[in-house]
Amino acid sequence: MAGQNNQLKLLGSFASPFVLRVKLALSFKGLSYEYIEEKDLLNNKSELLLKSNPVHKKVPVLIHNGKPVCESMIIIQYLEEAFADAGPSLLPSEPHERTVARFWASYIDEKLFSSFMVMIMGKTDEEKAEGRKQLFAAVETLEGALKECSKGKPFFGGDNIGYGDIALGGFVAWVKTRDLLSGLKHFEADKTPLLAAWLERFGALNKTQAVMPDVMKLVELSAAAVVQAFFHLLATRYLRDAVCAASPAGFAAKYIMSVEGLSRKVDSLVTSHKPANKLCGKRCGLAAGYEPTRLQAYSQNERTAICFVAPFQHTKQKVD
Ligand SMILES: N[C@@H](CCC(=O)N[C@@H](CS)C(=O)NCC(=O)O)C(=O)O
Repeated sequence: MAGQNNQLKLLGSFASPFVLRVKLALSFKGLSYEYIEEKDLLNNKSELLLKSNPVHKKVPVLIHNGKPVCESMIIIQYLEEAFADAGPSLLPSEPHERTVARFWASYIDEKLFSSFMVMIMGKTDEEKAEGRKQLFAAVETLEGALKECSKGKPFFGGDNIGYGDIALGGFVAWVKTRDLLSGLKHFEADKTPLLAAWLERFGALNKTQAVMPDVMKLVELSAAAVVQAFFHLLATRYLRDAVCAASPAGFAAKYIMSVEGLSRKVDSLVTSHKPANKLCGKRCGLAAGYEPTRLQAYSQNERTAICFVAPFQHTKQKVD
Protein backbone atom coordinates (compact mmCIF):
# COMPACT_ATOMS: atom_id res chain seq x y z
CA MET A 1 0.00 0.00 0.00
CA ALA A 2 1.09 3.55 -0.61
CA GLY A 3 2.02 4.77 2.89
CA GLN A 4 2.42 8.26 4.34
CA ASN A 5 5.66 8.80 2.44
CA ASN A 6 4.12 7.50 -0.73
CA GLN A 7 1.29 9.79 -1.59
CA LEU A 8 -0.36 8.89 -4.88
CA LYS A 9 -2.88 10.99 -6.77
CA LEU A 10 -4.42 10.09 -10.11
CA LEU A 11 -5.86 12.73 -12.41
CA GLY A 12 -8.39 11.07 -14.64
CA SER A 13 -11.61 11.06 -16.55
CA PHE A 14 -14.10 8.26 -15.97
CA ALA A 15 -14.54 7.33 -19.65
CA SER A 16 -10.85 7.28 -20.56
CA PRO A 17 -9.40 3.86 -21.44
CA PHE A 18 -5.93 5.20 -20.67
CA VAL A 19 -6.96 6.22 -17.19
CA LEU A 20 -8.56 2.81 -16.74
CA ARG A 21 -5.18 1.19 -17.43
CA VAL A 22 -3.66 3.03 -14.50
CA LYS A 23 -6.63 2.27 -12.25
CA LEU A 24 -6.28 -1.41 -13.19
CA ALA A 25 -2.57 -1.45 -12.41
CA LEU A 26 -3.14 0.29 -9.06
CA SER A 27 -5.93 -2.16 -8.28
CA PHE A 28 -3.86 -5.25 -9.10
CA LYS A 29 -0.92 -3.87 -7.16
CA GLY A 30 -3.15 -3.06 -4.19
CA LEU A 31 -1.99 0.57 -4.04
CA SER A 32 -4.29 3.18 -2.56
CA TYR A 33 -4.53 6.62 -4.10
CA GLU A 34 -6.61 9.74 -4.30
CA TYR A 35 -8.59 9.95 -7.53
CA ILE A 36 -9.26 13.39 -8.99
CA GLU A 37 -11.76 13.53 -11.83
CA GLU A 38 -11.23 16.17 -14.52
CA LYS A 39 -14.70 17.67 -14.71
CA ASP A 40 -14.54 19.13 -18.21
CA LEU A 41 -11.55 17.57 -19.89
CA LEU A 42 -12.29 18.80 -23.38
CA ASN A 43 -13.29 22.40 -22.68
CA ASN A 44 -11.88 23.43 -19.34
CA LYS A 45 -8.83 21.59 -18.09
CA SER A 46 -7.91 22.05 -14.46
CA GLU A 47 -4.86 24.08 -13.38
CA LEU A 48 -3.50 20.92 -11.77
CA LEU A 49 -3.67 19.02 -15.08
CA LEU A 50 -2.11 21.86 -17.06
CA LYS A 51 0.67 22.18 -14.50
CA SER A 52 1.24 18.42 -14.23
CA ASN A 53 1.15 17.56 -17.94
CA PRO A 54 2.08 20.78 -19.75
CA VAL A 55 3.26 18.92 -22.87
CA HIS A 56 0.20 16.83 -23.78
CA LYS A 57 -2.37 18.27 -21.33
CA LYS A 58 -3.99 14.83 -21.17
CA VAL A 59 -5.06 12.35 -18.53
CA PRO A 60 -3.98 10.09 -16.95
CA VAL A 61 -1.38 11.77 -14.78
CA LEU A 62 -0.08 10.01 -11.70
CA ILE A 63 1.34 12.34 -9.07
CA HIS A 64 3.70 10.58 -6.70
CA ASN A 65 4.75 12.68 -3.73
CA GLY A 66 4.11 15.80 -5.81
CA LYS A 67 6.00 14.56 -8.89
CA PRO A 68 3.87 13.97 -12.01
CA VAL A 69 4.25 10.98 -14.33
CA CYS A 70 2.40 11.10 -17.67
CA GLU A 71 1.35 8.61 -20.39
CA SER A 72 -0.53 5.52 -19.29
CA MET A 73 1.99 2.80 -20.16
CA ILE A 74 4.89 4.88 -18.83
CA ILE A 75 2.94 5.22 -15.59
CA ILE A 76 2.58 1.42 -15.44
CA GLN A 77 6.33 1.03 -15.89
CA TYR A 78 6.90 3.65 -13.20
CA LEU A 79 4.62 1.79 -10.77
CA GLU A 80 6.59 -1.39 -11.48
CA GLU A 81 9.84 0.32 -10.56
CA ALA A 82 8.73 2.60 -7.73
CA PHE A 83 6.55 -0.05 -6.05
CA ALA A 84 8.47 -3.18 -6.98
CA ASP A 85 7.33 -4.99 -3.85
CA ALA A 86 3.64 -4.17 -4.17
CA GLY A 87 1.40 -6.87 -5.63
CA PRO A 88 2.30 -9.04 -8.59
CA SER A 89 4.95 -7.95 -11.06
CA LEU A 90 3.31 -6.83 -14.29
CA LEU A 91 6.39 -7.14 -16.50
CA PRO A 92 8.28 -10.42 -16.95
CA SER A 93 11.75 -10.53 -15.41
CA GLU A 94 13.38 -12.11 -18.48
CA PRO A 95 14.55 -9.25 -20.78
CA HIS A 96 13.30 -10.70 -24.06
CA GLU A 97 9.86 -11.52 -22.65
CA ARG A 98 9.74 -8.02 -21.20
CA THR A 99 10.42 -6.53 -24.60
CA VAL A 100 7.79 -8.73 -26.25
CA ALA A 101 5.22 -7.52 -23.69
CA ARG A 102 6.15 -3.89 -24.44
CA PHE A 103 5.98 -4.55 -28.18
CA TRP A 104 2.37 -5.78 -27.99
CA ALA A 105 1.34 -2.97 -25.68
CA SER A 106 2.59 -0.49 -28.24
CA TYR A 107 0.83 -2.45 -31.02
CA ILE A 108 -2.44 -2.07 -29.08
CA ASP A 109 -2.04 1.72 -29.10
CA GLU A 110 -0.75 2.07 -32.63
CA LYS A 111 -3.02 -0.36 -34.46
CA LEU A 112 -5.97 -1.33 -32.31
CA PHE A 113 -6.73 2.05 -30.76
CA SER A 114 -6.03 4.11 -33.86
CA SER A 115 -8.29 1.96 -36.09
CA PHE A 116 -10.96 1.97 -33.36
CA MET A 117 -10.91 5.77 -33.43
CA VAL A 118 -11.20 5.86 -37.22
CA MET A 119 -14.14 3.43 -36.98
CA ILE A 120 -16.09 5.72 -34.66
CA MET A 121 -14.81 9.17 -35.64
CA GLY A 122 -14.11 8.75 -39.36
CA LYS A 123 -15.38 11.67 -41.46
CA THR A 124 -17.16 9.55 -44.04
CA ASP A 125 -18.92 6.19 -43.98
CA GLU A 126 -16.10 4.81 -46.18
CA GLU A 127 -13.46 5.98 -43.73
CA LYS A 128 -15.39 4.39 -40.84
CA ALA A 129 -15.74 1.12 -42.77
CA GLU A 130 -11.99 1.12 -43.44
CA GLY A 131 -11.39 1.71 -39.70
CA ARG A 132 -13.62 -1.24 -38.86
CA LYS A 133 -11.75 -3.46 -41.36
CA GLN A 134 -8.40 -2.49 -39.89
CA LEU A 135 -9.68 -2.98 -36.37
CA PHE A 136 -10.80 -6.52 -37.08
CA ALA A 137 -7.45 -7.27 -38.75
CA ALA A 138 -5.62 -5.91 -35.68
CA VAL A 139 -7.80 -8.03 -33.38
CA GLU A 140 -6.84 -11.13 -35.37
CA THR A 141 -3.16 -10.27 -35.06
CA LEU A 142 -3.64 -9.76 -31.34
CA GLU A 143 -5.16 -13.22 -31.08
CA GLY A 144 -1.75 -14.56 -32.20
CA ALA A 145 -0.03 -12.31 -29.66
CA LEU A 146 -2.16 -13.68 -26.83
CA LYS A 147 -1.29 -17.21 -27.91
CA GLU A 148 2.42 -16.38 -27.99
CA CYS A 149 2.55 -14.44 -24.69
CA SER A 150 0.21 -16.59 -22.61
CA LYS A 151 1.75 -19.93 -23.66
CA GLY A 152 -1.61 -21.62 -23.14
CA LYS A 153 -2.28 -19.84 -19.84
CA PRO A 154 -5.21 -17.50 -19.21
CA PHE A 155 -3.58 -14.07 -19.57
CA PHE A 156 -1.00 -12.18 -21.63
CA GLY A 157 1.06 -12.32 -18.43
CA GLY A 158 0.61 -16.11 -18.13
CA ASP A 159 -1.11 -17.24 -14.93
CA ASN A 160 -1.31 -13.65 -13.69
CA ILE A 161 -2.26 -10.31 -15.15
CA GLY A 162 0.62 -8.69 -17.00
CA TYR A 163 1.56 -5.61 -19.00
CA GLY A 164 -0.38 -6.70 -22.13
CA ASP A 165 -3.49 -7.42 -20.06
CA ILE A 166 -3.38 -3.91 -18.62
CA ALA A 167 -2.74 -2.34 -22.05
CA LEU A 168 -5.74 -4.14 -23.58
CA GLY A 169 -7.77 -4.11 -20.37
CA GLY A 170 -8.15 -0.35 -20.58
CA PHE A 171 -10.36 -0.89 -23.62
CA VAL A 172 -12.61 -3.60 -22.21
CA ALA A 173 -15.41 -1.24 -21.18
CA TRP A 174 -15.35 0.46 -24.58
CA VAL A 175 -15.30 -2.87 -26.45
CA LYS A 176 -18.45 -3.85 -24.52
CA THR A 177 -20.00 -0.46 -25.20
CA ARG A 178 -19.35 -0.71 -28.92
CA ASP A 179 -20.67 -4.29 -28.95
CA LEU A 180 -23.94 -3.00 -27.48
CA LEU A 181 -24.19 -0.02 -29.79
CA SER A 182 -23.31 -1.83 -32.99
CA GLY A 183 -24.81 -5.24 -32.31
CA LEU A 184 -21.42 -6.69 -33.34
CA LYS A 185 -19.01 -8.74 -31.28
CA HIS A 186 -15.56 -7.22 -31.61
CA PHE A 187 -13.90 -10.26 -30.04
CA GLU A 188 -15.83 -13.07 -31.70
CA ALA A 189 -15.67 -16.55 -30.23
CA ASP A 190 -15.39 -18.28 -33.62
CA LYS A 191 -12.76 -15.92 -35.12
CA THR A 192 -10.70 -14.99 -32.07
CA PRO A 193 -11.60 -17.55 -29.40
CA LEU A 194 -8.67 -16.78 -27.12
CA LEU A 195 -9.49 -13.07 -26.98
CA ALA A 196 -13.20 -13.73 -26.55
CA ALA A 197 -12.44 -15.96 -23.55
CA TRP A 198 -9.87 -13.45 -22.28
CA LEU A 199 -12.48 -10.65 -22.39
CA GLU A 200 -14.87 -12.62 -20.19
CA ARG A 201 -12.16 -13.84 -17.83
CA PHE A 202 -10.51 -10.46 -17.43
CA GLY A 203 -13.83 -8.64 -16.97
CA ALA A 204 -14.91 -11.09 -14.27
CA LEU A 205 -11.91 -10.54 -11.97
CA ASN A 206 -12.77 -8.72 -8.73
CA LYS A 207 -9.85 -6.34 -9.11
CA THR A 208 -11.02 -5.45 -12.60
CA GLN A 209 -14.62 -4.96 -11.57
CA ALA A 210 -13.55 -2.71 -8.71
CA VAL A 211 -12.39 -0.05 -11.19
CA MET A 212 -14.34 -0.74 -14.39
CA PRO A 213 -16.60 2.15 -15.48
CA ASP A 214 -20.30 1.47 -15.83
CA VAL A 215 -20.82 0.35 -19.44
CA MET A 216 -24.33 1.84 -19.50
CA LYS A 217 -22.85 5.24 -18.72
CA LEU A 218 -20.52 4.88 -21.69
CA VAL A 219 -23.46 3.83 -23.88
CA GLU A 220 -25.33 6.92 -22.81
CA LEU A 221 -22.28 9.09 -23.40
CA SER A 222 -22.01 7.68 -26.93
CA ALA A 223 -25.72 8.05 -27.62
CA ALA A 224 -25.64 11.61 -26.37
CA ALA A 225 -22.72 12.31 -28.70
CA VAL A 226 -24.63 10.82 -31.64
CA VAL A 227 -27.69 12.93 -30.88
CA GLN A 228 -25.59 16.05 -30.51
CA ALA A 229 -23.77 15.37 -33.75
CA PHE A 230 -27.08 14.86 -35.49
CA PHE A 231 -28.60 18.06 -34.22
CA HIS A 232 -25.39 19.85 -35.00
CA LEU A 233 -25.87 18.67 -38.56
CA LEU A 234 -29.46 19.79 -38.64
CA ALA A 235 -29.40 22.95 -36.67
CA THR A 236 -25.92 24.09 -35.87
CA ARG A 237 -26.98 27.47 -34.65
CA TYR A 238 -29.50 26.01 -32.25
CA LEU A 239 -27.17 23.45 -30.76
CA ARG A 240 -26.40 25.55 -27.72
CA ASP A 241 -30.09 25.46 -26.86
CA ALA A 242 -30.46 21.75 -27.18
CA VAL A 243 -29.92 19.88 -23.99
CA CYS A 244 -29.59 16.19 -24.24
CA ALA A 245 -29.88 14.20 -21.05
CA ALA A 246 -29.44 10.48 -20.93
CA SER A 247 -31.51 8.11 -18.88
CA PRO A 248 -29.87 5.95 -16.26
CA ALA A 249 -32.42 3.30 -17.19
CA GLY A 250 -30.66 2.19 -20.32
CA PHE A 251 -31.53 3.61 -23.68
CA ALA A 252 -30.47 7.22 -23.96
CA ALA A 253 -33.95 8.27 -23.19
CA LYS A 254 -34.82 11.65 -21.93
CA TYR A 255 -34.15 14.27 -24.47
CA ILE A 256 -35.15 17.56 -23.09
CA MET A 257 -35.10 19.99 -25.89
CA SER A 258 -35.60 23.60 -25.37
CA VAL A 259 -34.99 24.27 -28.99
CA GLU A 260 -36.68 27.33 -30.19
CA GLY A 261 -36.87 27.41 -33.93
CA LEU A 262 -35.77 23.82 -34.42
CA SER A 263 -39.11 23.17 -36.08
CA ARG A 264 -37.88 25.13 -39.05
CA LYS A 265 -35.29 22.47 -39.59
CA VAL A 266 -36.72 19.30 -38.09
CA ASP A 267 -40.11 18.62 -39.52
CA SER A 268 -41.20 15.94 -37.18
CA LEU A 269 -39.98 14.34 -34.05
CA VAL A 270 -41.90 11.20 -33.44
CA THR A 271 -41.66 9.02 -30.42
CA SER A 272 -43.26 5.88 -29.25
CA HIS A 273 -43.39 5.09 -25.59
CA LYS A 274 -43.53 2.20 -23.25
CA PRO A 275 -45.72 0.46 -22.38
CA ALA A 276 -48.41 1.17 -24.96
CA ASN A 277 -45.81 1.64 -27.64
CA LYS A 278 -48.24 3.87 -29.42
CA LEU A 279 -46.94 6.47 -31.73
CA CYS A 280 -47.41 9.95 -30.54
CA GLY A 281 -46.20 12.69 -32.79
CA LYS A 282 -44.69 15.66 -31.11
CA ARG A 283 -43.23 18.69 -32.65
CA CYS A 284 -39.88 19.62 -31.37
CA GLY A 285 -39.99 18.50 -27.87
CA LEU A 286 -40.05 15.63 -25.50
CA ALA A 287 -41.11 16.24 -21.98
CA ALA A 288 -38.75 15.11 -19.28
CA GLY A 289 -39.64 11.74 -17.86
CA TYR A 290 -40.48 9.91 -21.06
CA GLU A 291 -38.74 6.63 -21.67
CA PRO A 292 -38.99 6.37 -25.41
CA THR A 293 -38.49 3.00 -27.01
CA ARG A 294 -38.20 4.71 -30.32
CA LEU A 295 -37.22 8.22 -31.19
CA GLN A 296 -37.24 9.50 -34.68
CA ALA A 297 -36.12 12.89 -35.81
CA TYR A 298 -36.84 13.68 -39.40
CA SER A 299 -35.74 16.55 -41.54
CA GLN A 300 -37.36 17.37 -44.87
CA ASN A 301 -34.62 19.83 -45.75
CA GLU A 302 -31.75 17.49 -45.14
CA ARG A 303 -33.75 14.55 -46.45
CA THR A 304 -32.44 12.39 -43.66
CA ALA A 305 -34.00 10.70 -40.71
CA ILE A 306 -32.35 9.41 -37.61
CA CYS A 307 -33.98 6.75 -35.61
CA PHE A 308 -33.02 5.48 -32.17
CA VAL A 309 -34.55 2.18 -31.26
CA ALA A 310 -34.17 0.63 -27.84
CA PRO A 311 -31.92 -0.99 -26.99
CA PHE A 312 -29.09 1.22 -28.08
CA GLN A 313 -29.14 1.04 -31.81
CA HIS A 314 -29.51 3.94 -34.13
CA THR A 315 -29.84 4.11 -37.85
CA LYS A 316 -29.62 7.05 -40.15
CA GLN A 317 -31.42 6.81 -43.43
CA LYS A 318 -32.09 8.82 -46.54
CA VAL A 319 -35.76 9.55 -46.97
CA ASP A 320 -37.60 9.92 -50.24
N1 LIG B 1 -1.09 8.28 -25.03
C1 LIG B 1 -1.83 8.80 -23.90
C2 LIG B 1 -3.25 9.11 -24.35
C3 LIG B 1 -4.02 9.86 -23.29
C4 LIG B 1 -5.30 10.47 -23.85
O1 LIG B 1 -5.54 10.50 -25.06
N2 LIG B 1 -6.12 10.99 -22.95
C5 LIG B 1 -7.34 11.65 -23.35
C6 LIG B 1 -8.52 11.07 -22.59
S1 LIG B 1 -8.92 9.46 -23.23
C7 LIG B 1 -7.27 13.14 -22.98
O2 LIG B 1 -6.78 13.48 -21.93
N3 LIG B 1 -7.76 14.00 -23.87
C8 LIG B 1 -7.80 15.41 -23.64
C9 LIG B 1 -7.42 16.18 -24.86
O3 LIG B 1 -7.18 15.57 -25.92
O4 LIG B 1 -7.35 17.39 -24.78
C10 LIG B 1 -1.77 7.80 -22.76
O5 LIG B 1 -1.53 6.61 -23.02
O6 LIG B 1 -1.90 8.20 -21.60
